Amino acid sequence: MKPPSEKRLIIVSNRLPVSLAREGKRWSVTSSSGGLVAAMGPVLQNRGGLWIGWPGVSQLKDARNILNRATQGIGYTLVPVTLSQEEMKQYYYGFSNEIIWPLFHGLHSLCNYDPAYWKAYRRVSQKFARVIIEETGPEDYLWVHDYQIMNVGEDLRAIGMTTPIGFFLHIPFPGLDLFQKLPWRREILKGLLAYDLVGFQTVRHKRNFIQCLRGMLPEIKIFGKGNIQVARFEDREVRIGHFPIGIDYNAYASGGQSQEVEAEANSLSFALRNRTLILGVDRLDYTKGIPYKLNAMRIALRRFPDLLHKVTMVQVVVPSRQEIPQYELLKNEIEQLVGEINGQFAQPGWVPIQYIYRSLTRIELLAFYRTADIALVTPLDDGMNLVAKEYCAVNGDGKGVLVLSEFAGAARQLHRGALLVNPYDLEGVADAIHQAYKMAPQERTERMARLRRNVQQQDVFRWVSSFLQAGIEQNLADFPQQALDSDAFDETFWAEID
Ligand code: GDG
Repeated sequence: MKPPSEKRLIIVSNRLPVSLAREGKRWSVTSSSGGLVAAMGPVLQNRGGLWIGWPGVSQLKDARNILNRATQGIGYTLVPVTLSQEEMKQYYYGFSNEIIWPLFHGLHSLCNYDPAYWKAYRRVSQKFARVIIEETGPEDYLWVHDYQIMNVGEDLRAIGMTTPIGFFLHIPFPGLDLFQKLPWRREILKGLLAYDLVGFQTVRHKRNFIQCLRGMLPEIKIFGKGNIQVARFEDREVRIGHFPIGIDYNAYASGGQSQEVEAEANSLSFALRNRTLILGVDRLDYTKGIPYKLNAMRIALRRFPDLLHKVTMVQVVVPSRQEIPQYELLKNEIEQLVGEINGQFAQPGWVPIQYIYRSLTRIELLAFYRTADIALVTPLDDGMNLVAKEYCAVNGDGKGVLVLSEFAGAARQLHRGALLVNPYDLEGVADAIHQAYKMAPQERTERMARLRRNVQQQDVFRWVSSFLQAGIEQNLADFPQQALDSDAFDETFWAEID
């Protein structure tokens, strides 16, 4: 272990916040996508801590140097855990994304319970643990993130780490009926009990976890009521809490008002000829409910002729996990549906659905948020969903309407301002689209004001502080901020290889 100089916050996640990729003779270093990175980036910035994770390439000897050179000035250090292509295939695409991801989102029929995946998951977890123990000291607070590395705490205990370790699950935790189908159900639960604090997005996910503990480990004792409960198992006590993740509200609110975003938003409005913009932004993922949303839009266009010519739906789909066959199938399904619906309703000068299949730049994304009159966020199940919160933060004029799935964790906090829908109820979603379209300006602004207040109050810094408070009775401010060049990393960096 490294001798401690001062207390550091150490984040461990499957992926680092940037990804390396070979581009001819050079390496490109780009921001990784996804909710975890979007949330943690601003938190760790300039705190002098470490972020440990996979750098996006297999077996690169020089990964650490390249990462350091490309991200100088962000105020924390990136530590790569290099994994072979085979490890990524089995542990990441296999165990994490063909078993845990669908199961935890309630889609057991999509699981591929290949026993080789579990073995790889355990091996990679031990690899993470070895890197962590090399890099950290007893003063550091270690915070492990998400379903890809749930057993790292247990592996760290096995090689001698005794200091507090926190774990946060960004995705839902299923109820006992579903969870008990997992062949490695006890191993996962015992792995999670190696942490000192286990955090979930919502009360529902926390209750599900406690129900699974009681159902699968009869000798366990659970104490307490309220936000934090305590599980006693063998010789350990583990706190269990719910901590709804937020966003960096101020960064989104001010970013949405910047000149670049304004210019981009103006050209968007011009291109859309001031039609009502209905926006969807989702990673390519079956949990995001994109085909259901498109079918609901089809019903809305059929049932409410006043929408024809007047609305344009823009559905942005960000490429993700294409190595998994189900994702490729989903892409084809979406593209076919968009084609069918446009074929059915388009008229000269108007196409109802515009489909964008790529990752947007931050400026483009914020311009879409700013311009959209209605955001359609309708996942079938989602830990939280940050797109819903980002849309509200950027909506400075307060006129946007958020249509939100009741199965997104965000619905627990945003239910008083959003129009909540059951994403499986296509007619219900179609009605909500029409209701949003017709909503009077006063109701829009009242609802959006409520939403923005909530997103502002429960931002990402509050989330971190409440987790740290529960974990080690400290706040984010106890990890002092260094005066460094803050915007040093943005979008794409190019690093020359010597
Ligand atoms: C997991 C959980 C939980 C999207 N498109 C573009 C883009 N994004 C950014 C959004 C947002 C993030 O990606 C997506 O976050 P979500 O929360 O919606 O979804 P997951 O990736 O599934 O995240 C989720 C989250 O973790 C945090 O705990 O909320 O439930 O599944 O930040 O802005 N960013 C850019 N271009 C895009 O085209 N630059």
